[in-house]
Amino acid sequence: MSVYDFSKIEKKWQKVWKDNNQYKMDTRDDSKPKYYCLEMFPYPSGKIHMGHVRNYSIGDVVARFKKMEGYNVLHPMGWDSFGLPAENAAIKHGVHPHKWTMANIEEMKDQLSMLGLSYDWDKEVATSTPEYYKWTQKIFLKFLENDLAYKKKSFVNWCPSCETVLANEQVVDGHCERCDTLVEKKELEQWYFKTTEFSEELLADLDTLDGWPEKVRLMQKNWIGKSHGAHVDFKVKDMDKTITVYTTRPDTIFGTTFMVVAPEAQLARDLVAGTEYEKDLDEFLTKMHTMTQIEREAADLKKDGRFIGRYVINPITNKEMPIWIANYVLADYGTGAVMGVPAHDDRDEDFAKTFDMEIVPVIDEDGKMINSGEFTGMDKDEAFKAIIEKLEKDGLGKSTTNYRLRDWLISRQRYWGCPIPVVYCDDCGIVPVPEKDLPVLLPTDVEFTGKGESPLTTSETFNDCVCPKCGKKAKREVDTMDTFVDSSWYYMRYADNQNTEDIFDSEVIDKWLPVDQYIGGVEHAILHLLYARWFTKAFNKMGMTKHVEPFKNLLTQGMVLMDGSKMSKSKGNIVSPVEMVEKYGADTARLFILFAAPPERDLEWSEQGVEGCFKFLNRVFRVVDELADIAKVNHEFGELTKEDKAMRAKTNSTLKKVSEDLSDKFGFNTAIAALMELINDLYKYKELDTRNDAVIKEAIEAVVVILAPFAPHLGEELWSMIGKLGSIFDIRWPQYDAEAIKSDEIEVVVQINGKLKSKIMIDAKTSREEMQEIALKDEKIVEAIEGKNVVKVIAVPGKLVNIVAK
Ligand code: ANZ
Ligand code: ZN
Repeated sequence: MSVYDFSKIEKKWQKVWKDNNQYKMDTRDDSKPKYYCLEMFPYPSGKIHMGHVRNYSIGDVVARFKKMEGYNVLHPMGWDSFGLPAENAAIKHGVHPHKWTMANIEEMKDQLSMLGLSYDWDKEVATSTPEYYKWTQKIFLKFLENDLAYKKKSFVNWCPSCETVLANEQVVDGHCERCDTLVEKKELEQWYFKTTEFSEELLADLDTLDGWPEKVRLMQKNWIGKSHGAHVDFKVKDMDKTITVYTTRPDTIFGTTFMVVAPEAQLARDLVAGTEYEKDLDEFLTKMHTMTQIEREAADLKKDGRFIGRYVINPITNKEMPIWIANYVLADYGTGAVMGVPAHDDRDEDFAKTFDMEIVPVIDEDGKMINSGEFTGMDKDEAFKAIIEKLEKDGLGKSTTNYRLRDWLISRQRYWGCPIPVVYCDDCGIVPVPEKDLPVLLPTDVEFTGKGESPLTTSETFNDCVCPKCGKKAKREVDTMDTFVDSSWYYMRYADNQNTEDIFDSEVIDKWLPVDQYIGGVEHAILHLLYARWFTKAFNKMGMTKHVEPFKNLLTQGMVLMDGSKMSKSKGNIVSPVEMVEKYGADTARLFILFAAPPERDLEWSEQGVEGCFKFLNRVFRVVDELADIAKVNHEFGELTKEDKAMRAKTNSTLKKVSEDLSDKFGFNTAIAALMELINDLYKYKELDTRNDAVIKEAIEAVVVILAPFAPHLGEELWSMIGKLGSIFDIRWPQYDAEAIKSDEIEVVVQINGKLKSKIMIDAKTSREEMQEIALKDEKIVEAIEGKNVVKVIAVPGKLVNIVAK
């Protein structure tokens, strides 16, 4: 008798898969229906963690099962390989980001192969390679051409001590992550993608994504933040100027007692120009620059502001009101100006109390209008409409819709990102690099000092170039793109990654989109998914695809916990996947992760649980090994005993359950539990003197097939042990025998006080308690005992249920 030598088995099958190109597929093959199974690609940090193992094990089961169901399955993997860590490694250890990244990719690829994942590596992409970023650059140019990319001034985080721009994630509590200096704001010209172009589509199409978790749709909805309200024009006193405010509460206009303007808004500058208040604005701005956006938007922000010497006239009440600049007003939301209604807005109330301003309530507790002229006495919702109507009639305002979503700032003052393909010419201005000159390659002669605005400025070969338009000397753009740009379209490139002519062939992409199943962490619920959706909509508008949504179904997997908290380096509660695989094998690691919790839930790591799964695989191995000779040959069922029938019923009902669990829900844990039960029954059945070889063969084959997607190496090994040729993943997922299950159902009569009232069909093995429960839920019985008191229920298994009721 042989033992379960997982290490030998896993190495053996990994080699077979590789030698046979087992997972190679052709995206242009139309002979089978398509299925696109996608897992979020990792940042190549060098080591995989349990979160990856979980993410990819889930995807692998889906991919393998769908393939066995007869689909042409696209199941690719790649690398989100631009980003800050590579640059930090370069600063720290002097190793070039490219070298560091490529070495990490190799290492992680080995680790993924160790897990036995069914990727077609011919589809691999790495976003930091010129073969990929050439197309990211072409996409940028297309956006530019179609007015979906533009440049404008905005503020970045600046560390005065490191003399460098910081990414938001490098600012911790307003201080530089590296040197703890207070971060300042610095104004630079930056590139934006016009995400707001599709605000309404991004919101409305959420309704079509019924394969997404409700919570993710809600998070996106809130992020887009649509609101209804009005633009209202206020005339500035003694100045030829009107200020337009955006308000969601036009019904409160009679309660407006001041106006507040964002200090950064051009408007503020215009209002103080040439007055003694100019220096107040400057002073206040300097103060603001030490605050982050998040702090500015916080509900508990300590309100601060300055009077700037001007007044506006309320268009409805004609009252004069002072204009202030205030820290809680944001320049890039609405119009950057707010009508202050301290009686009905908490922030305005805080502000009014701090600076001792008038507070005038205009709506009472019952929602009726007060102190509101001709609108007094109206219901506030009615007044909302009536006031907008009046403003519109008098040409003083307009009903509007507003979105919280802003345009996407994509410029990064970083080296390890995709170069933005434009040049600056004194005569021609911004000139796009012609497509034939793409990719604009990242230079290698860059110094990583951690100082300065953009590392690319230190290159001697990169900066100077020739203007493609006029041929005079020009300068290259030295900023690179946000890495979220790279990951917004990688799933499209996978399907056509060998294309050297274009971004992709639209016909291929139209066929493969949308992704049928996307799997990844909930931390990407907002940004990544929103950007990918926006890209798809932009591509659609530019005629590159017929689709408007990239991901049909989304699964956000839970975290892997240890002792109740997320596994993390800093907490020291990490289990290394590599060590796990060395100790128990990849199949055990995968099985445990899929068995321990439903995929959407958090999973608590348990060495005991792993041990249990390992034992289970041993148990499966032993029983198949023992019965392999029976399973190798064909047998007739012949006359079946009660036990034979029960075993057949178990085999087929398990197959049915597992098929259902894997088809549309992610019932991996329940499927594995069912397999465990089947194994238990098989252990008992095989000991019977009367055991039937055909029944054994049927059970063994079912066990091996069911196990295979979860524990693919062992699946293959057992398949060959029972004499099958070829890969188990090339067979069709078997149909269960409905007859074999049916024979188990019997008719049971239900009586009330000894009189026959109903007949029910139940499983012959249904327990006494379950029978009672089922009987009491039967429609006819429910009706018959309505208003009566059930005194006693007696069940005779396999025969009847009698209910005593008064
Ligand atoms: C008067 C008012 C009275 C307001 C009231 C609210 C309550 P949402 O719903 O998030 O869209 N606002 C407008 N522009 C702003 C800016 N740039 N910075 C800070 N606040 C701004 O928010 C819209 C409301 O937020 C607007 O309606 C405005 O205050 C404020 F009882 O106008 B409201
Ligand atoms: Zn020029």
